[in-house]
Amino acid sequence: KPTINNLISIIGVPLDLGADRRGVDMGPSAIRYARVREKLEELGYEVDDKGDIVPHRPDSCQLDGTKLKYLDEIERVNTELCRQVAAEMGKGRFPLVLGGDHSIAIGTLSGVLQHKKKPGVLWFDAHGDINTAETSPSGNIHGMPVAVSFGRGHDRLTGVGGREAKLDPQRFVMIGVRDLDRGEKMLLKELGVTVYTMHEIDMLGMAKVMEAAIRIVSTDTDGVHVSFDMDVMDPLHAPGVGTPVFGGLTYRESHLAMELIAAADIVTSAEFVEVNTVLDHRNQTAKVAVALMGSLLGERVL
Ligand code: EXY
Ligand code: MN
Ligand code: MN
Ligand code: MN
Repeated sequence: KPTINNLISIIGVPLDLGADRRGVDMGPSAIRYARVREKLEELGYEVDDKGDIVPHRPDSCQLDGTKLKYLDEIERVNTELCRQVAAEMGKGRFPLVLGGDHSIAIGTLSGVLQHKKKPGVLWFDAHGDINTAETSPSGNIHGMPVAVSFGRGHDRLTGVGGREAKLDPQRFVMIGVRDLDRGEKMLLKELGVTVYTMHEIDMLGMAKVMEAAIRIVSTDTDGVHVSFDMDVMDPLHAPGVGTPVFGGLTYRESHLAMELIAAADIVTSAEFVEVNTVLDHRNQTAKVAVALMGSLLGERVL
């Protein structure tokens, strides 16, 4: 099983076009301001901050006959992110991607797939992010990266990193979900994705849910990616997100999940997304994100 070495590469992606809402573009700055590098160095990692992949901001939303907003620029940024994630993993380094809206998972996951044939994914989110152009109520691409990573969705998005490099839904687990569109429910069932909604977390507790989730993503896989959307947390604990949904994870539930992943020693890449500084209070959500990264990467109280 993969034990990560002590080399971490930070890649910032200040993209907000996938959310069609300003504020998440400052996520990487907010997370750096919350001392992510210092936290990782304290834990004994050698950190290389690659800086940001800077998106261009179109004057207006160009739809070009598609429902998908800002498709061109989102494709471009994700293609570059895919290249950088693949390059860092090629050097034996652990990519830690800072968002930005969740559409960047398209690039992160395709980068991972250049190196791993069958990675498992732990997707923490209030949402399913498994819409396609046909099912999306908004046209916002941050609601689509899971579908894209399974090869469903617009050609220009499923083409990032190559059409063959796609995830197996059997090795994909969602945790903390509480807001799904109709079409998302149908596709999740059709593909057989394991979804631990807030209901299962309430019923079983986070420890049991993570035990089951970790078993799934570490069975017959060659690595595990953690995609953490800050809106999986309750807005009381993470107010700085663009699409908050009540009834989310507590501070401790979130940490426990990260601690159990760290104890299982399975994670090979990660991303933290959807920190919206405009809606945050005194950078609280970015600070929480950094604390969670610490737990995911092995920080212990004692
Ligand atoms: N399901 C809604 C949509 O597709 O527009 C909302 C998606 C929000 C996605 C956030 C980032 O996780
Ligand atoms: Mn998301
Ligand atoms: Mn979300
Ligand atoms: Mn307030």
